[in-house]
Amino acid sequence: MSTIFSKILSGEIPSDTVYEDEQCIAFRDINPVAPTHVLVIPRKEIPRLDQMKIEDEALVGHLMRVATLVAKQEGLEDFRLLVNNGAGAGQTVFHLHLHVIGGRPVAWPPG
Ligand code: DGP
Repeated sequence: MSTIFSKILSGEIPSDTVYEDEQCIAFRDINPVAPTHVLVIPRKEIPRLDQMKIEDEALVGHLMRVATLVAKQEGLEDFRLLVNNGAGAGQTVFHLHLHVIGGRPVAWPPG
């Protein structure tokens, strides 16, 4: 089932895009929890991380590398990379996405 992120990918809904390539896009979160809060999402619809397939390994690795490029682009030396997998873990949009969070100290353990 498609999500709001499909509409962002198609351009139906605007987004503040900071990076894109043939496999993914990265855009600013609409509800930022830190000065930098960017979502990196694959163009391919994978609802949750635990539904990725073996053939998605390179894609997910690519998303992680793009996250580091975005962090660098944002001037971040330190950042948190986070995936919420499932509603009980805080996932609200069921299209795989990596949160890149930084620009302030981030606590551990997370809430
Ligand atoms: P999660 O809770 O891990 O599924 O994260 C979903 C994030 O997506 C949440 O931080 C808010 C963000 N979000 C939801 N709808 C939109 C939207 O239409 N545009 C943008 N830029 N972000 C959105």
